[in-house]
Amino acid sequence: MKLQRMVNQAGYLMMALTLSFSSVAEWVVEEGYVRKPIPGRSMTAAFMDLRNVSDTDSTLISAKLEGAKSVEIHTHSHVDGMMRMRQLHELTIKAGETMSFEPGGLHLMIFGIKALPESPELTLCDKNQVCSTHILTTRSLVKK
Ligand SMILES: [Cu+2]
Repeated sequence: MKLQRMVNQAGYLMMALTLSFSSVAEWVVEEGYVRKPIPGRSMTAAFMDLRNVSDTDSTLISAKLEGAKSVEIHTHSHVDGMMRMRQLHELTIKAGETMSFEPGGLHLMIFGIKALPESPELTLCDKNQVCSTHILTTRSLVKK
């Protein structure tokens, strides 16, 4: 009897652990797109609305984009009347909140693009190394 209960408890514990470590949807990306690089350039930026759909705050620490060498989280700030880009090493999004990555503000800086797919996969990882994949679109610099 006692053993059975212990086995059950171990089972519940395992289940709880599995649940807490499984990658439950944490972030939702809306309107996510990569700006097509200027011909001959390998650098560009990506924009999106990043929503934290979990019930805890989450911290983005790294990102990867299909077809690119590296991705950095950047923001713009005014320095002596000039707009400067600044790298962020982490970005916390409160539970239920949305961060807008948009031109002139927060953005993902994309480096080392060789061939950019039409719908590249963006991988976002949080500080616990839980990663999720999101499909972006691509847009030309020239607006239609
Ligand atoms: Cu930048």
